[in-house]
Amino acid sequence: MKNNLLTLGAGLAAFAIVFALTKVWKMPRAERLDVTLTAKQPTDATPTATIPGMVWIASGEFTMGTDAELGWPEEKPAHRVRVDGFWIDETEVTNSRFREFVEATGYVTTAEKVPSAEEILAQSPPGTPAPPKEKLVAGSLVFTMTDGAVDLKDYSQWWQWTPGANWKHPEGPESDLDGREQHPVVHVSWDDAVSFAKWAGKRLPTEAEWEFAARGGLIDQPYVWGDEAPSDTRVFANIWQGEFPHRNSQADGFARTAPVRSFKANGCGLFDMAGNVWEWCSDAYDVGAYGRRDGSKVIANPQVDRSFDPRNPRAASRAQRGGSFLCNDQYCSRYRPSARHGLSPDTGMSHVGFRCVKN
Ligand SMILES: [Ca+2]
Repeated sequence: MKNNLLTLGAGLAAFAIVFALTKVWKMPRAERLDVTLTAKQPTDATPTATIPGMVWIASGEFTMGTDAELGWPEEKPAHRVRVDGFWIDETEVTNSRFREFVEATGYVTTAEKVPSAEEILAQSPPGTPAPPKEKLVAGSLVFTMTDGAVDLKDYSQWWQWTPGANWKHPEGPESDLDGREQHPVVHVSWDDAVSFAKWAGKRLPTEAEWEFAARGGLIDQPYVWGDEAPSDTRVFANIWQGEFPHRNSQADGFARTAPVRSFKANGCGLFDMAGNVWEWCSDAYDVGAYGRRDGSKVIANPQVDRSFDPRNPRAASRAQRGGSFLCNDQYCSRYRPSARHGLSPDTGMSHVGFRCVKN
């Protein structure tokens, strides 16, 4: 969380190391945490009513994850999954919509609260010294472009802990939401997203629901738009063009978030299922979850209920999907529908948002 974000400041060197380890991570089966497979009755009936701003995704089967070379270890192996029908927001939750929630409820987001030293230490590596009082301020991590090429394993080069950064001030106290009403809300923690969803009578999607919807009816395609790799001249989503993190050509027109609906919808009529902002899912984040699934069966409505993220082993991380405006092929290519990511549930960042689903 932002606690953890402060923690990040102290533990960034370790972070870089575990990031590298992620690529080769293999955990003994016995030490891995269980995956809960929840079998529900299929809900095939297409609703006769409509819900404004939402799309009905009929139940169906698909191949979750990938065995492709482009995929990261946590996306493998590919396996067959069935999900029941559900409604999903056409777009990421916007600043305008999030403001309605805050005005109706008086909700205060995680990034607006002053963290305690205890909260920070609870997620810090053992032996981490208590942060000085002057460091205990409300804030969040903001992406900051570097002056030149840097070690891509060292997140601290481009993530700046920024006091006063929150959903209303995406780049810090000097920034605001003028002209960004239709941009996705950012700096929202998983806790914030869940609170919004409850208020809206919705919930966060499972990873399986999210990926099924993101694929938009395409079969085994690497991207939500098909198989064509994006480039400076072939723009499909708000990602990063150029050299990360020091030169952004903005071939897609946006250095940071873009208004929702700026790019073509996928086959299900959903916008920004690739890029723009990472989207929280309901699942705990476990990098090894797929390795324990029974690939000989079609798995119904899988959901991960315990986390393991070697980059952040002390946090009960939650899953995120879709990649963000910071993703490019050179760095992570995680704007692909099978790509997965995790973050501590009490952390928001300047490239993290969400959308909701409804039964
Ligand atoms: Ca962009």
